[in-house]
Amino acid sequence: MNFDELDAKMRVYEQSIDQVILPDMYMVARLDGNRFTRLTKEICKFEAPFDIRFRDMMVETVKALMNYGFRVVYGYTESDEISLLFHPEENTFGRKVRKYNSILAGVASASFSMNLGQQAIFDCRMVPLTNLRVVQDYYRWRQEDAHRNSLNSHCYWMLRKQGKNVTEATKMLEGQSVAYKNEILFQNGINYDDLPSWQKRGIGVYWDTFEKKGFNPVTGKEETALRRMLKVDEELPLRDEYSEFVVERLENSMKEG
Ligand SMILES: Nc1nc2c(ncn2[C@@H]2O[C@H](COP(=O)(O)OP(=O)(O)O)[C@@H](O)[C@H]2O)c(=O)[nH]1
Ligand SMILES: [Mg+2]
Repeated sequence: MNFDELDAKMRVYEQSIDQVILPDMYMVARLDGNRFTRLTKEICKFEAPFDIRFRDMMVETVKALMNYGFRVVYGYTESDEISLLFHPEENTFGRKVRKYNSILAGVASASFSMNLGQQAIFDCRMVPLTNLRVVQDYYRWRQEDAHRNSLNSHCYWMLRKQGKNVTEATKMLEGQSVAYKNEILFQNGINYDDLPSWQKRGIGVYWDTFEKKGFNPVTGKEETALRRMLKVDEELPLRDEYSEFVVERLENSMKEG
C-alpha cells in the first residue's frame, strides 16, 4: 500500500465519528469546571458559598473564550459553568463538533489555570438548539439553575458555619421548600433578597460598542471611531425580561454583521 492509499484508508477511520452542527441551528457551548468541588474546597479553599476571586477568574475565562476568534455573541457564567451563544453565521471548521469542544475546553482550561496559578480543567459540550424560543429557554434554564444553587448553597454553608456537619446540613435541607429555605436564612440574619444579584442570577458578558475620539495623523483631524468592547453585566434581568435580553444580544450582533 503506498502512502496515498494508506492515507485514504486511515482518514475513513479518523472521520468515522465526526459530527457537524447543521446550518440554521443555533449553537451554544456549555463549559463546566471538572472536579471543581475538590479544587474550590480542598486545593484552593475558596470562600464558600461565593468567592469574588473565583467569580473574577470565571469572568476572565468567559472573556478569553469570547476573544479567541469564534463569533460568540453572548457569554453567561454561574458557579463553575459557562454558556456561550454563537452568531447564527458562525461557520469555523465547517461547524465540526470536535473542533469546538476541544478548542473551547482548551482555551478555558488554559485561561483559568494561568489566572489561578495551577491546573484547572474544563469540559465542553456543544448544544444545537432548533429555534430562538429554545435559545431563550436554554438561558432561562441555566439562570434558574443559578438561582436554585445559590439558595441551597447559602443555606448549606450557613448551617455548616454554625457547626453542622455535611450529613446534618444536607439532611436539614433535603426536600425542603423554597419558602422554608428563605425563612431559615432570614432567621439567621440573611435576607436572601438583599444578596448580590450575580450570586442569584449569574453574570452576562457581551459586546458593547462605544465611540472613541482619536487624532488621525493622516487627515490631521480629531475623529470618532466605533469600538467594540466586552461588557460584564452583574445585574441581569429575570425571567421574560431575561429571555428578551438574550434575543437582543443576538439581534445587536447581527446588526453589526
Ligand atoms: N468555595 C466555592 N465553591 C464554588 C464557587 N463557585 C462554584 N463552586 C463550587 O464548584 C462546584 C461546581 O459544581 P459541579 O460542577 O457539580 O462539581 P464538580 O463536578 O466537582 O466540578 C460546586 O462544588 C460549587 O460549590 C465559589 O464561589 N466558592
Ligand atoms: Mg463542575
